[in-house]
Amino acid sequence: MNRLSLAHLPVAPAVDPRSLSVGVVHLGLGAFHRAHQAVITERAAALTGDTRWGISGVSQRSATVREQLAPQDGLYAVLERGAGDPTAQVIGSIREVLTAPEDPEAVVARIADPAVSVVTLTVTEKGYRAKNGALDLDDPEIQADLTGRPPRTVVGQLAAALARRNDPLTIVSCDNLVANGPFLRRLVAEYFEALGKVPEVFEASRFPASMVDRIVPATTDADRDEAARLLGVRDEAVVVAEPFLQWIIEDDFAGPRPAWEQAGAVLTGDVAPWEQAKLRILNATHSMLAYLGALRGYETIAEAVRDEELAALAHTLITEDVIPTLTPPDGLDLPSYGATVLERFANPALKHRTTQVAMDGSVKLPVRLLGTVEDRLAAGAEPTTLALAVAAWMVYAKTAPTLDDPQAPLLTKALTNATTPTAIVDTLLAINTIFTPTLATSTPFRDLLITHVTTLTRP
Ligand code: CS2
Repeated sequence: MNRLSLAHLPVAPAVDPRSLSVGVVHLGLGAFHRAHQAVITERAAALTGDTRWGISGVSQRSATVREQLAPQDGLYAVLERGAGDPTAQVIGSIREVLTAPEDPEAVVARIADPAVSVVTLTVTEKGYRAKNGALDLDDPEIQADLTGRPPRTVVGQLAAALARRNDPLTIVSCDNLVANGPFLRRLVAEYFEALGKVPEVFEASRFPASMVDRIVPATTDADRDEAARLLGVRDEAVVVAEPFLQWIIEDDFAGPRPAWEQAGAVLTGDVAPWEQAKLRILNATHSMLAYLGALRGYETIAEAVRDEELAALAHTLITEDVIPTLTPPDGLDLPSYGATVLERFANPALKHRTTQVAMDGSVKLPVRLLGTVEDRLAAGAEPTTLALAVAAWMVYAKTAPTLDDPQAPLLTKALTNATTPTAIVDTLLAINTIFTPTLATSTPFRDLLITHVTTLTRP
């Protein structure tokens, strides 16, 4: 069977990549970007006819994505799996693929290119290399970048490119972090401080916050076969997604940008209420279902949320522990948002694996669950179900056959001699890169955790 490419094109993309020049650099060319920002960027180009916004996608680790996309002229399909039959849509917004470890200088040069005015990022929580909310200056890769080598870290890439630019840049973080834009700005500022020089262009550059939402599970062989059936050609770069797609962006740009709002994105003055609702409702219940689901032997999130007990717990988490901490964004009814989220999780066609959502718990928990726990404790409330979610992570960390987490060595070492529920809780609560002093010293929180870990480890 032929491979998807401009020569073997079953369905024309809304935009031909050859017609686009590069105006956006995206750091972190994983499946999520290809099913999210790349789709909206393409739609905006198609609707406006503005050809300035082709994407230069940067893979931060391996050459796999380039090897998949290069023979396909940057084309790939989004396989949408909803309630009806799956559909496949070919996307044409990716203009080039760079692999950072192979050619770090090319990445800096591309971001410094005057034709580029926007950088977007999906590098996951750990890609920011932060510790306790600040740039981790002990990180060996950050240290190596600071010595002046062609940078390998995301913060190093941005800083090196900013230092070379005359025009300010807009850098849009699209990761699931609290106040992601301002957070990234702080990290870049700390990097410049460590270097001892802050370029003027940094002050004029912008770091808007943004909230992104679309469930994008890892692509499987079954998905590639399905796409081949629908397209009539092989697509080695296909990505899978649910129909739902949302992007809320703080309207704070230093220069020109794609007309994303024409393609369904919402530009607004304040992203915080959207972001809090999404992280604390969607991502928090996702993590809870991943850990409790994996402990019960479920392979997918859909199976976990179809377990009535787990569905009831997710509902309780949302209504009793989370919603009281939130200010609803304009026009959003939080209880119905919560109900919609659980319906989306139940989509059986997605096959989102519990182990995929469970990974990187040490960096996800603080963002999704622990801020809410602190708010509830401060309000004098008992965060019972939140503590269950945290306890489920603790038991998962203790019992999972492999732990996919940037702090896995530390966690595994700490847990080796912890054999009782109390020891498991105490050893993990003491890790200060995860738990703040307030949480580490909260007796009610510790008591709840011990009770839950006891229940979850009972044979
Ligand atoms: C998930 C998210 O893997 C995870 O941790 O919770 O990737 C989730 O699917 C997205 O944030 C949905 O927008």
